[in-house]
Amino acid sequence: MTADGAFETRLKAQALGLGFDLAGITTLGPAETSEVFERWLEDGYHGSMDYLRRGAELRQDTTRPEPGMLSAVVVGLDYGGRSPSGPIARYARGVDYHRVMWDRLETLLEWVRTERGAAVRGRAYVDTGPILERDLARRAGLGWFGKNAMLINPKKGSYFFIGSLFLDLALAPDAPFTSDHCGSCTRCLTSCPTEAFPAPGVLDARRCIAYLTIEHRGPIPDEFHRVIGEHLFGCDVCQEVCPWNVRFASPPPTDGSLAPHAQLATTDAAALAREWLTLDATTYRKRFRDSAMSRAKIDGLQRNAEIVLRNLSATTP
Ligand code: B12
Ligand code: SF4
Ligand code: SF4
Repeated sequence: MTADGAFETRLKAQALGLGFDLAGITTLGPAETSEVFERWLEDGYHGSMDYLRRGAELRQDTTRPEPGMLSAVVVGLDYGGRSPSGPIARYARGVDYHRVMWDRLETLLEWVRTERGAAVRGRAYVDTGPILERDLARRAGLGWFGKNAMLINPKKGSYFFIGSLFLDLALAPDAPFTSDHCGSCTRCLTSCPTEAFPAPGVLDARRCIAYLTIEHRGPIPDEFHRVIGEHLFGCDVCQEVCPWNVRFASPPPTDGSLAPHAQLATTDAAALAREWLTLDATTYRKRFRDSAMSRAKIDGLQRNAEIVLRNLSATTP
């Protein structure tokens, strides 16, 4: 059975109408890549992200986090991969995507309730729940696991967020995405500034600039300072080089909800870094309260700023 039933078709159309760029339906159950995840943890690639280990059992099976849920609508939201490269990773240049996506998924749940009854239970997940979201999204037909570890869609590339609405309804699923479109390409693997891929598709987060500049607390090991270059927050290099983003991906999103803040779309890493070093707790809270960048906290941003300024002064003649 595939998700071509009238209700499933309307449900996905509704999701697209709310501004999502991709939508698919899947049943819940054991994650097909739970062994990959287990091995990743055993190898210590999660670094200090202990929450991933703590929630590991729940992540192995999507029926576990919220008993009674049967299906999920999985959505993708394009965050504008065509914007120029800069010191802030593209995903974080606009307003915090969690809130935008949760609100839309809640609206989608309301629509489901008007169609199927007020008693329908639903739960929205964006990023923070104990879900292997890329596994779930592949299962719902949204894309394949790239060698850069990203979920890539043949029409959208990889610059999109994943979110899901779990429902206690038995829905007809879409076909999972089974093909692989990386072929013999290895551009992401060879371009990573920190050599963070021990194998295709497998990321050692401890070496990844996104981890070091966002998730990691305390000083960044010296060996990474120079290769961090001008990256003040996150990194997009392994996506920038991907042909599915360079050549094939769709035009910029028309949905302006995640439009970059001018200040964060800058290419002037030095000016931004200097400004961050002047922030106190109050101005920091005001500036970053609606931003996914609050994840790094003021200490993390200022630590990154010092490294980037040192790198820039070392390259200035
Ligand atoms: C922890 C985390 C990180 C960590 C670790 C990333 C990683 N690759 O593991 C760090 C901080 C480094 C990170 C960085 C980024 N992240 Co992040 N992150 C997460 C989070 C919270 C959990 C990921 C996780 O479980 N990792 C463990 C590994 C083992 O799982 P995985 O990466 O999902 O890989 C799965 C598949 O690829 C597959 N797989 C992997 N290797 C192999 C190999 C083989 C042979 C096979 C068959 C399968 C396979 O199985 C895995 C388990 O299901 C998810 C949200 C979520 N709840 O899923 C967001 C998420 C993955 N991140 C996201 C984003 C946007 C980013 C960044 C682009 C941000 C940035 N610009 O700085 C970078 C990209 C780095 C990269 N190349 O992956 C998006 C990705 C969207 C997409 N299109 O793929 C997610 C889904 C958040 C969201 N809701 O949109 N992230
Ligand atoms: S995000 Fe940057 S540092 Fe991390 S794996 Fe990709 S290229 Fe390497
Ligand atoms: S750069 Fe090449 S190998 Fe890497 S994800 Fe893109 S297509 Fe796949």
